[in-house]
Amino acid sequence: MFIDVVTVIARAGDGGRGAVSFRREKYVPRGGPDGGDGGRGGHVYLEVDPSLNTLASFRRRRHLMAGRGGHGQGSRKKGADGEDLVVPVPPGTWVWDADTGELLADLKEPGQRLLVARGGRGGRGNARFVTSTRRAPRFAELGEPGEERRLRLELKLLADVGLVGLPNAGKSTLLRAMTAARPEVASYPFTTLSPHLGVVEREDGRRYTMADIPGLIEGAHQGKGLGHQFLRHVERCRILLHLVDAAPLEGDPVDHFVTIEKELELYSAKLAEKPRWLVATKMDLPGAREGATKLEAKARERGMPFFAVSAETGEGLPALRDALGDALEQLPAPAEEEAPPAVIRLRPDPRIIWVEREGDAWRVRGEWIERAAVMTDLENPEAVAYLQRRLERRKVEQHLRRAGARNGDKVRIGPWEFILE
Ligand SMILES: Nc1nc2c(ncn2[C@@H]2O[C@H](COP(=O)(O)OP(=O)(O)OP(=O)(O)O)[C@@H](O)[C@H]2O)c(=O)[nH]1
Ligand SMILES: [Mg+2]
Repeated sequence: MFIDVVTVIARAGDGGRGAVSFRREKYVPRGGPDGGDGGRGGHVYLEVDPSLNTLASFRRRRHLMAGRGGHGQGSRKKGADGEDLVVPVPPGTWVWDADTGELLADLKEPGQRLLVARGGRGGRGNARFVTSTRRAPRFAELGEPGEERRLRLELKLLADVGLVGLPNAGKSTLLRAMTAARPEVASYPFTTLSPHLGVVEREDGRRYTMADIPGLIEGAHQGKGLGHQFLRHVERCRILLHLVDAAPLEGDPVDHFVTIEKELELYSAKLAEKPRWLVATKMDLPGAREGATKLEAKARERGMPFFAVSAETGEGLPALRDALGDALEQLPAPAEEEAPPAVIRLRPDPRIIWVEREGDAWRVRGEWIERAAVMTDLENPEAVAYLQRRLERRKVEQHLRRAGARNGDKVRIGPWEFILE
């Protein structure tokens, strides 16, 4: 099992500002208010795209930003809504809120969409604040800031094919030759320290995944080397390719083959029963034919399919690629990993208001009240007066007094700070 994990920041667009504007007409010095509303900020969505199978694209793209809403204009012209951002993710992506640890969704159905950051509301223009007693409001609302959320995306990858073998057998090189994955390759033993996964694509576009498991050594089943950890990965593969260097610098290829087979069998019965193919590698090297002939006889003896390849010249690779693809289609689909039950957080009624102590100040909480505050232009006395009336209507002062606030105390709502009087 391979887990691809990335942390990204989803930032929805801010809402546009409402306009303060008055109608201009011939012979009318000052017409009625006609400031339009700001546009809504763009939302950020994740959407399942079945053609993807890794989270690799997020390594270069950590910030997912939607467009901001346009500002309102005169003649009641509404600002344009910000552009939504729809980000494709592979099926099987688990989406966590990175700050609360809450599992937001297990995205699996093609086309399934999840709203991860909500765009800010557009501010209302002054035309919307006209009442019988307030004929010419000279204020409008600011746009609401877009939501920002840190997300942890997690994709469990199943390798259809696992490559095993001694260090230096040519596993990483074969993975490079057959997929776009770029594991380390070097001519000293044990270069690969963590498993790598690549996607093999057949000519007709059908795909499967292949993983490079770092070299196993004698005693791996007892935890020698890093063997134990690696064998755990191997357990979830559907077919194992056992790679053997057909022209090793030291020793005999058949002995190498037997050593690793024994390790696999000793590790677990599950592994011992896994379909296993023998692949002789480095067929371009002198002496490889001879080694391959001996290996082929061994494979026949054990009833294992046999292939001889060279990652260097490409010999045998198309045949291996297609034979694996065909065999995988015959095998039953692997069991799917169930997502843990979602933790559902109760969202309080947006109108509820409560007061919390915050250092030497009081903080007024609640979705509605915080939004009203952040959308108020504090530079504009009329807008402040309007907010104050709204706070009165919601009995904010009573809430504060009941919590113990006194005159002269600092009070915070959203980003603003006031003194209670
Ligand atoms: N001539 C030739 N050399 C190869 C071929 N495949 C791999 N090699 C060489 O063999 C050496 C080991 O290859 P790797 O792919 O790193 O072997 P590995 O099995 O991944 O090794 P570990 O990660 O250490 O377990 C490198 O020097 C490769 O260049 C091949 O087809 N032909
Ligand atoms: Mg390697």
